[in-house]
Amino acid sequence: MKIGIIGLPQTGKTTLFGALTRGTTQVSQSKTNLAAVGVADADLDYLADVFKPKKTTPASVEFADVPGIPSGQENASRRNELLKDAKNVDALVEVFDAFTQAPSAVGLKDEIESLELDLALVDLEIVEHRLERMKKEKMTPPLERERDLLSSSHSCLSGGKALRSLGLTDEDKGLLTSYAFITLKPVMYAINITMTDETTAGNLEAALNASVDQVDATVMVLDGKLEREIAELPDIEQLEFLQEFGLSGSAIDTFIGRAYRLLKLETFYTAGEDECKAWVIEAGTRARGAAGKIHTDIARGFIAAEVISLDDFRKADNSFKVAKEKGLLRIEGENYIVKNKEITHFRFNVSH
Ligand SMILES: Nc1nc2c(ncn2[C@@H]2O[C@H](COP(=O)(O)OP(=O)(O)OP(=O)(O)O)[C@@H](O)[C@H]2O)c(=O)[nH]1
Ligand SMILES: [Mg+2]
Repeated sequence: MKIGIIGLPQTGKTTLFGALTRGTTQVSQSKTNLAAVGVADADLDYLADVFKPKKTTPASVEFADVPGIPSGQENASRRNELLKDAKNVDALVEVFDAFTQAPSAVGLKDEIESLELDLALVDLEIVEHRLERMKKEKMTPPLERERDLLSSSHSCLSGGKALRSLGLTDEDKGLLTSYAFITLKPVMYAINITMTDETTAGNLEAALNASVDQVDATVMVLDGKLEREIAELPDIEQLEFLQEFGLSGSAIDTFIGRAYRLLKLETFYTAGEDECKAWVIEAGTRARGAAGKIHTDIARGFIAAEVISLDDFRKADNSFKVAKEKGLLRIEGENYIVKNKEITHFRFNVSH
């Protein structure tokens, strides 16, 4: 799963990327920076406490920090060029500068709409091109369906609105996958402020969340520069630093958690003395598909999944043996839809 960080030049994208990676990745100012970031997870910490494994592996999400994309019609080709790096991502973080001037919800809403308009033009060009070509093609029912979808996309984009605002069904989105439309991707608007106090930041976030289109979109207000500074401190000093600023915690874990939800991602765990690991799946994934995350052989030779919720595991004194005795360890088949935060072990046979 990959998230692209985009926005106008000098809005604090690379600073935010530095905070996400805790400054561990060498960054370039002119090229797209890439890094995988572990997702903080108290439940995984809990399992690690129980099993004391040799290795604990959190779920991870990849971030791509794209250089600033200039606005305006005259910069269309440069924008298209830079946005190529944002084509293959699953979601976007759009960063806005709210630190050089005192932020206002109204002004920021305009800025968000203006960036969405620039991006809508990029998608519009693709739609127009395709509709034009379709005129010469022989229509079949699936092609007609695609053309209808592209026509409604055309009206949406001509009005300067992002495609995600159409609220398409998963099936329709599936028909449009190959176009990799940028405005169809779920988005988090990251408002980069200079932190004064959490109440003011919270109010701004609530005002913006109430005014932006809510389909596959969310707003987060944070101070990228401050987060970057916090991220570089040893854990113990981070607390002191936060207290000094009157802050209750770092915003980065919240940020990653929200990105995770935006992508409709869920977690299942494998847990034992060798390793405790959080695995990323899309909501609705079935047991065989989840097994495939671990290894294709496990999916191929799938026999059954042994499943237990974290709550039941706690009730069973943190023991699989006790869980089995109490009948809390369930055996599920390949079509079982894995639920968020279950511990799941797969039985499989490779010679199958
Ligand atoms: N005061 C303040 N300055 C910031 C903040 N975030 C970034 N900056 C400053 O803004 C400048 C640009 O930061 P970058 O993170 O490089 O911005 P960018 O969006 O990656 O820039 P481009 O990649 O060139 O588009 C730097 O001088 C940062 O120190 C912030 O939250 N507050
Ligand atoms: Mg940058």
